Amino acid sequence: MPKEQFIDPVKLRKARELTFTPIPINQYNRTLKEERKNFSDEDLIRIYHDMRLIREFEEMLNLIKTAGEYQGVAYNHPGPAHLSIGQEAAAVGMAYHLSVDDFIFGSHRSHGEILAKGLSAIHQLNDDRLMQIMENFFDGTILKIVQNGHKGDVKSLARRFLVYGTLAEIFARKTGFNRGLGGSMHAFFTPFGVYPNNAIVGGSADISVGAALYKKVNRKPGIVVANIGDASMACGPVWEGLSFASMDQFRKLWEGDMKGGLPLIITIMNNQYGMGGQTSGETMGYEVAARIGAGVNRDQMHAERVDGYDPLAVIDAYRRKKEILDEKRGPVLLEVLTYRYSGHSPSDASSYRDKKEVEAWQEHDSILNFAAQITKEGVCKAETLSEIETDIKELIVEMLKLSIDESVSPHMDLEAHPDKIGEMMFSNESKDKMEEGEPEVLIPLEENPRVKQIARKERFAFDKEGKPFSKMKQYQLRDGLFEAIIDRFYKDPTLIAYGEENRDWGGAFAVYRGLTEALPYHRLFNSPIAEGAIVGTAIGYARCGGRVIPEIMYCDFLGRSGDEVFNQLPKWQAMSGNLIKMPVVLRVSVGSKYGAQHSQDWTSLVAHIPGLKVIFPATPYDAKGLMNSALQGTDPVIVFESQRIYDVGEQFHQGGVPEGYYEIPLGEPDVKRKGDDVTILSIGATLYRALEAADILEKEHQMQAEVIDARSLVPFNYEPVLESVKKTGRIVITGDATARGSFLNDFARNIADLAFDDLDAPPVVVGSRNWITPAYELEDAFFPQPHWIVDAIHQKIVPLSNHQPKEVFDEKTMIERYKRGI
Ligand SMILES: Cc1ncc(C[n+]2csc(CCOP(=O)(O)OP(=O)(O)O)c2C)c(N)n1
Ligand SMILES: [Mg+2]
Repeated sequence: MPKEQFIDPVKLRKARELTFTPIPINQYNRTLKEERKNFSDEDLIRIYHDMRLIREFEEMLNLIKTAGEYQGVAYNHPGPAHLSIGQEAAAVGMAYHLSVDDFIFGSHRSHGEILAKGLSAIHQLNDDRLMQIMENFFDGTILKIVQNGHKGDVKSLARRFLVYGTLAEIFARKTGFNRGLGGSMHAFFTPFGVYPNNAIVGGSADISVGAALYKKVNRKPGIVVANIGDASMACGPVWEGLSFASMDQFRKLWEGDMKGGLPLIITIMNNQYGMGGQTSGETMGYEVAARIGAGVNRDQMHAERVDGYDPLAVIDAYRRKKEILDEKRGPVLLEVLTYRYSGHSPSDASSYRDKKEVEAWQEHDSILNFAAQITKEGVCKAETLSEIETDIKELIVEMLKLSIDESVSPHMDLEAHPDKIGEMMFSNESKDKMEEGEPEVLIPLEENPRVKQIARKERFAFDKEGKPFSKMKQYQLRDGLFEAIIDRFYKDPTLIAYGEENRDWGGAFAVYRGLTEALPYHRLFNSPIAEGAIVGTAIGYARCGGRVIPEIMYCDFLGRSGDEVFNQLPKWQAMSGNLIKMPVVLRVSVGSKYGAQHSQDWTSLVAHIPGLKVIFPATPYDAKGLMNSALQGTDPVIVFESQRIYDVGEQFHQGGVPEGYYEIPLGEPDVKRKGDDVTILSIGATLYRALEAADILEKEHQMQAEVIDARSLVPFNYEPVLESVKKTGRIVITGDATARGSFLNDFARNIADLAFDDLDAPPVVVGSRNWITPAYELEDAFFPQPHWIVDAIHQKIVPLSNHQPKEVFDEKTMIERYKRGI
């Protein structure tokens, strides 16, 4: 919140009481007779059909997993199948009022939700639209498969399409909805508003918040529903998602039509169990999970528990909750009381629960009860329901046969195309903007105070005589980042940025100073101190089609967004069968001066994860050019920035940092100083220490060092480095990360491999010590220093005459340290 929000001590110190309003529990009480004015007979039969289809689909999978056969069709499915038998009314009730503009996100147990939402979409869309969707999806591949042998109308064709696409995906077939790369727990189909399901418990929660943010900021129709399990209420991403979703700034600070809450329903599918335990014994929100809403915001998130064993009660709840969202009073927390007869997975013998409990719920079975109600009420005859059942069984047998037929539904051929999955890791597109439209800005770029201030700066660090300008006068690295970012804000209407202290403060390290004046709240805002949600929401935002710059204030806080950075951000492009792009540029600042929990370089953690691009610019010219490239792309890029060098001027690029737009391709290292005797490859801010080492080598040992700035870690073009090594025969690799397990070692290993014949000695790594980062006053003993590089060359590569090393790199010392784990 901004400074103008006066926090009044007189008001705040007054004695008072906080009261809560009652949270409704299973309040729906209309009879079917009463509901008949709201539902046609056809509607009611459709509800039955959809629930029955989900039940049959899941029972088929259960039989395939446990007996290896369904209706005489044998198949071995080695992969997962978390079934939702018993939860059908909850899924169908949810989907009933949702349109294709309403997006659902789910969990590992979401087959039922995919089918329910898909069937609802098929009902709502006209034949032309349905044909269009099916014809366009993977160039009509699935359509052709399901058209074969089909007799009937477009809607029944679409039903085959939905069942086949889901099943083929579960069976990892190339013809599945996500080319078989998602599988049972991640399958989705966006044309019907079914967004990615998530195998990480609670993983969809903060991602859905980002999807709702996308809808709000880009004025898109529809709402977002996050379907998460009851056990996920223990997970950090869920709580962080709730914090982010319920920020008061949406109502207090966001302006004009942006004022108001997020269009989001967080649905807790409360089936009473986590894997093999009752959630009531293991997490909070027990007994009634809707209770959580009371603690979140003044509206108590409009929380409610609804009886998920009655489809009409669930339909009614979603209708009412949607109205709340239409009035911009979201987010909503909805607990849907349900129960699964199936264990966690078909291999689960459910030994932790009493058979009688399962039987008791089966007596309340939503499908049987609903069938009894509609036949009793005269909606249809029992025979109609039997016919539906027969029809569903035939459909499922037929789709099962098609989806396991290798000639129709092959797996991806990785023998013929060994790099196929590799090619799918990045989208590598170049896009000025993610959508057409005028970006919303508050002032013309030229009027921006920071832009004006930068215009007075020197874009090259030195004057004609080679003397440096004063620090204040120099165009700094942070200015390079700023120019690239503000330029994109004026180009791409979807671009937003957020993180801790991003707005009023101007970003913790003044990169964003000047953006506050330029952008409305909905394009630049402070996030909660919730690193998981900062990254998770960005993923949701990008998945829906937007471009976003989230920020992690210190690299050390990356751990707080571990799942989002390790499991979500990098994987969805490939896991979606390339249906999803992920234009997320995650800025991460590497600290110094603040000790052990604020000064770590964790480049190696993210460079290790397939699917992330990783860069670490060290000069203003590189910062602007690389940031421009990152923002022009459609892949997730982690941009490391070092607090040691935010204020450096441009010392290398002749002519200084160009005022206009230019790109530096990701992956290209840059020779910052030429030399023939030894190569020093540096990552990040260590560049400047490598250059100092080069000075020492020149002055004291008449050695010319070639200094190469890696600039990128992933991707990385080794050719310029190999060329240099061909010339020098020697290489030191240096950076601020603790040496053990670092990317420095990866570089060393690969260079040894690729340049073996050219090397006089194995590549030498000079990283930080394997300790905590100590206080600023002691830092020089931790981070690589110029003399360390010289000492390492002396001890490991070539003896330097008259050199007295201070730092030891000899084998005996190193073996001793490794023994002690330091
Ligand atoms: C982060 C994470 N931890 C643990 C697991 C293993 N796991 C899979 S499902 C599950 C229980 C989830 O229970 P709930 O959220 O209630 O969903 P349900 O399975 O009942 O639908 C667990 C612990 C996981 N997939 N992800
Ligand atoms: Mg559960």
